[in-house]
Amino acid sequence: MKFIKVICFAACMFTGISMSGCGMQAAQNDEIVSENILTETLSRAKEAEGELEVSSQTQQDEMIDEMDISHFKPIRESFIDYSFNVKRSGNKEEPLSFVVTGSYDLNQDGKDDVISSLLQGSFGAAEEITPYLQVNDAKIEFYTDNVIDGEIRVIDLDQRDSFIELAVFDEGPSADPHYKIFRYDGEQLYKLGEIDSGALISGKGKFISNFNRSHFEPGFCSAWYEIEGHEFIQKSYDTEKYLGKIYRFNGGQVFFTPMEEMPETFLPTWDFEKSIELPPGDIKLLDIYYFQNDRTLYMYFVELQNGEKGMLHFWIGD
Ligand SMILES: [Ca+2]
Ligand SMILES: [Ca+2]
Repeated sequence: MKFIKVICFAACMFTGISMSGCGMQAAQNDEIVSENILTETLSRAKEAEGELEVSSQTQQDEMIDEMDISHFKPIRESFIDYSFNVKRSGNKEEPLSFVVTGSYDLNQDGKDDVISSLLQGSFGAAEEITPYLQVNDAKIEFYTDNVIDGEIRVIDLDQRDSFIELAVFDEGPSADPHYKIFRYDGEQLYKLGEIDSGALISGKGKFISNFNRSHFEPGFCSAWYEIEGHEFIQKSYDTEKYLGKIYRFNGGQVFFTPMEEMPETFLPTWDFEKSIELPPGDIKLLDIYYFQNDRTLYMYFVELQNGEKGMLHFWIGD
């Protein structure tokens, strides 16, 4: 719009000055002056256009920057400093249930919201309770697998909106620790979804699950989650640009299958007798293997420091 305005202004100036010239010489001079104005104005408009190009490039850079894993923080370091009252029934090793109470302004309207929850402890199956979370008059029932200490946290997943979320910790069915995330909008309570306890969060509505994070340094991700409506949606992130580069592996238990080429199909095996302890060192990442519609990041075609190529994969739990 700015561009069009300056052109119109230049055209008016050009016409206006030409028409007002008295003698031939004066008219010519005027034309030279007005041509200069036109040229200058056009060049300014072009500069402005250039600025637009630069600004769209900046937006792209910001997007790349935004997914830079080093800008994300572990979820456990992102909680707001607030403690709920937790009352346990049963003993510490064999908890039956937890009653959790507190208040916090979750929808940022200046009024504290009354929060209460009943959670079934990991030894509380016989008690026949239905776990729930209640904020003011809004109540939601949900399923838990293995609640060990009644931990509920306050977290701001997206600093740009006026919601503060609640995170209920659950050890999961077989060592799959995660937080169930709830949002209160002033009227209703929603379960947005679950975030594994090893996830990284941006504070701007995005989080990266541990299952979509690389095993090397510098780290990268194959997908992230963000809130759409009232749920977490996974977004795929292109990892092509990370191929052909050298990464640092900090050492650990891995599965390595020597091969010269990235296989068409690969089935990871979990025979721990065949796992090896790979010492710390550099790894050249040649390719990444994904199953269809699955962005879990754990199967890499690599070249090791000794020049040996093969599929390197990691244990991701059962
Ligand atoms: Ca409130
Ligand atoms: Ca927020």
